[in-house]
Amino acid sequence: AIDNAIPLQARNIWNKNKVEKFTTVDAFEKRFIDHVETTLARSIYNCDDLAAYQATSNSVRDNLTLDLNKTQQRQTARDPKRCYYLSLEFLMGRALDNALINLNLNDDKGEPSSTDGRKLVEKGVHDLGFKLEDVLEQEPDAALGNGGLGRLAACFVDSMATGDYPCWGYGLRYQYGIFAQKIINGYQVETPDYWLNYSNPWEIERSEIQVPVSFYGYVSRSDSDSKEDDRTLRPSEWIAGERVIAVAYDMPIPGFKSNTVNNLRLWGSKPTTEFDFAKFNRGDYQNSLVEQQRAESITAVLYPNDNFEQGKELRLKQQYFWCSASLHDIIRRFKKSRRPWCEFPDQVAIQLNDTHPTLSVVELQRILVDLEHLPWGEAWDIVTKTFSYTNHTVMQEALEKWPVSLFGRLLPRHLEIIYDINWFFLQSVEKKFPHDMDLVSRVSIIEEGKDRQIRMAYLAIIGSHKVNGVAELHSELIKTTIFKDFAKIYGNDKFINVTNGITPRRWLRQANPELSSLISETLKDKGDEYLLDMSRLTKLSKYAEDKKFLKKWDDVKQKKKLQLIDLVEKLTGHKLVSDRSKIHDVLFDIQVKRIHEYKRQQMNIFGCIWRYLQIKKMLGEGKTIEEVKEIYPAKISFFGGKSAPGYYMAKLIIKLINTVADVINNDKSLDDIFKVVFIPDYNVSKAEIIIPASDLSEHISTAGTEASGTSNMKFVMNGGLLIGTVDGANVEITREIGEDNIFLFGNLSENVEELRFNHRFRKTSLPESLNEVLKSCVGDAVFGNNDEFRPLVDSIKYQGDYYLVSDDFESYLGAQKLVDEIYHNNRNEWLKKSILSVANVGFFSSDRCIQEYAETIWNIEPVKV
Ligand code: F58
Repeated sequence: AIDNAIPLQARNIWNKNKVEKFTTVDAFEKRFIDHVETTLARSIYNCDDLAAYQATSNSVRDNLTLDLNKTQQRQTARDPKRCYYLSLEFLMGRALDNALINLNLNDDKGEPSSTDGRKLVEKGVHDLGFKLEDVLEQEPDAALGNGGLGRLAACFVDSMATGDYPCWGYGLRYQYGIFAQKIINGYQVETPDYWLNYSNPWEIERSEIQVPVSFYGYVSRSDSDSKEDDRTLRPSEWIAGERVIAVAYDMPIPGFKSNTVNNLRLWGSKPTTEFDFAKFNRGDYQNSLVEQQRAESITAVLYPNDNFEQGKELRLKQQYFWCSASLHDIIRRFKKSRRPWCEFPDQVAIQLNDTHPTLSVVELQRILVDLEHLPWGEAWDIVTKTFSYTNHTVMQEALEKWPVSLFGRLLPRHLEIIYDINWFFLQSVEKKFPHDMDLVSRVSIIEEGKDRQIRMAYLAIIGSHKVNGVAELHSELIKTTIFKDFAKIYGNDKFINVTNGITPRRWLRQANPELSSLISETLKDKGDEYLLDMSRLTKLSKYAEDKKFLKKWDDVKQKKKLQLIDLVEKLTGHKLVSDRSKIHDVLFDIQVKRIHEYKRQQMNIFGCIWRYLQIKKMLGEGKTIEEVKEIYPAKISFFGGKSAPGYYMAKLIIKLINTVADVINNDKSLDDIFKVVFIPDYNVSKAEIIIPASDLSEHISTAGTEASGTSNMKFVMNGGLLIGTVDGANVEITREIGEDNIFLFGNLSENVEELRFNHRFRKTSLPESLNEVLKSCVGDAVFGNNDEFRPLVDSIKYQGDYYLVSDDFESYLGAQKLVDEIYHNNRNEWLKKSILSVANVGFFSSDRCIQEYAETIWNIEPVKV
């Protein structure tokens, strides 16, 4: 029908001039040169690596855009149910290499091409005088996230496209991503990450897609004499006090071996063209503009907290801006098919990534009641069938709450609607549990007190049909602790588990091409089908004792370790190893993740101190370095991660790590048998180098605090072994790979409460080992540094040791001892564990995870060519 509206002549011209994807080296080179000379307005004479990166990216983007358009046309024509993934964070990292791996040279019918897109571009770039490696290095990370939650969203959009699911991501286009971390004198210093400095070839600015968003103002009700408790049955009008514009920026998300290219839509804010004439007429031209310009600050910067909610007004503004723009866009698309409102939940599923997008629940109710004039009950039925909510933490300080006063000023009509949602909900609870008034007050969305607060998690649960945790243990914990009352009210069907996953394209194929090709060669899988069907990896098991294969497996690991050494030496300017040929004997022990007390980097560094003190003791007793090595074989402990800028204890932990590193690395008597390194500015592209290089990685959170963890999965996928607590996804990793292949230690989550209680009443004494370590960190001891670390030491010794370092320390040292023994005395045993881990890691592909969401929560199906 649309086609017929276009005049024949025009249609013929369009058909004759169809833009084609490049599918040959020649065609790529032509595109490249085209972009250098026109898009970049440069020439052969000033085409440097940066220009080559931009020209390559633009060329590849052209291919993606053509498939993006086709995918959207296909989806519009079939009009299936779609899912929208709302996340304030998408920690994408670099796009080019990923786009090359996913580059789809298939024809329109989806017939597979035998050409490897990445190789084709590599050749083209090489012909033009560049090295693909150097070109890839030019790209800044899209670091629009803090840590696990944001990276999960990035893995999810990859799997949605790969599985041909009709899904879009919605987020914000921050101009500044997570800050860049500098280490100066051992301290973290934050510097701005202006990632858009050289324009961004991966985004398509949709300047035609503009959505006005309102804030502040007041609510007007025409029928002023209506009864108070009647008000929800009638629509109200919100007279806004401030308006800004949301502009859409689209990032194409290609699937692997698929024609599907999905869309990630990020909103940027800009001023309206409305104008304050009152001010202007007063001759106050300057000021009438200044206020307008403030609009841009809404999407200027990502809040840099991980597992902590700060409660700033601008943050709430970001949230509403994004929720309102996204919902408007979703509804506009729904309205195209002219269906009745009751079919909305049959066409639309919206996933709330944590509570940050919970305002969209309220916004949809407002649109349906105030603007579309649906009765409250009908509207609410649509809302709850549409939304579902993922929880990522049980920690109190990370649960989002907003002061009623602040909220009511920014969003007066939304506050009323929340009161009404709460009123109806509490009524239903009272009806179901007539004699439990305590329950009714406990589950209220409004937390009473001297400053009343809105509990966003409760609102998200009440507004959703499914609530999920991100690993089995975590999903159990939310049902029995923070959301216990809701589990009782709603019964067992509403609370489910979907264990997290990661994309093997980025975390195996892209990060570790060496291991990838060893796998495809061994499995005789030329087309890398195992990256789609990870159960094929189980076939690796039969090589776990094959000497030749062990050697190849080990060679890959050593190669990746040297690449990490190169990175660290480049970043720090210090030589880390003097003899690269001995790297095989050095165990790489890695802990990279956000710095947080609950993740217990402090326990790891205390373990390093313990090792150092023991080595020194042995040397002091006259033992030779060879004798020492029998017990403490060569090892490098790597740390990396950012602290929230306002998190004092986490920053102190970073300083302690660097202080310890300084002493140990400069102690000549150690003869290189132990080193400690802090890798500055940990991010996605560094993770791609760090993770494949690990022999052992640390996932040692206090039991019950890490909801899932996802880097644990990445390390296992790269043949690293884990040392960890019985926490988060470690539990299921152990089940999948076998308990012989992981070093578990420490107390269980069910004992945490009692252990904490014991600390409060001074019933616990610290183990001697830890006492010795802590002594070395205060006063003028080796790591004392003018008593700088006293607060850290005191938090454990005298302030209740909330994260139970003292309860797990000995058990941790025990596990580390076992690690040393196996790595150094029985390397084949170690390699066998490594191979068996990879063989059984398949469950943790985000493809499996997205399929579970699609089938059990969203009720959507793939749309294939
Ligand atoms: C993380 N949460 C969990 N939150 O800590 C981790 O266990 C889990 O694997 C991951 O989510 C994915 O499910 C997390 O990263 C945040 O960073 C929020 C950012 C915004 C403020 C509140 C914390």
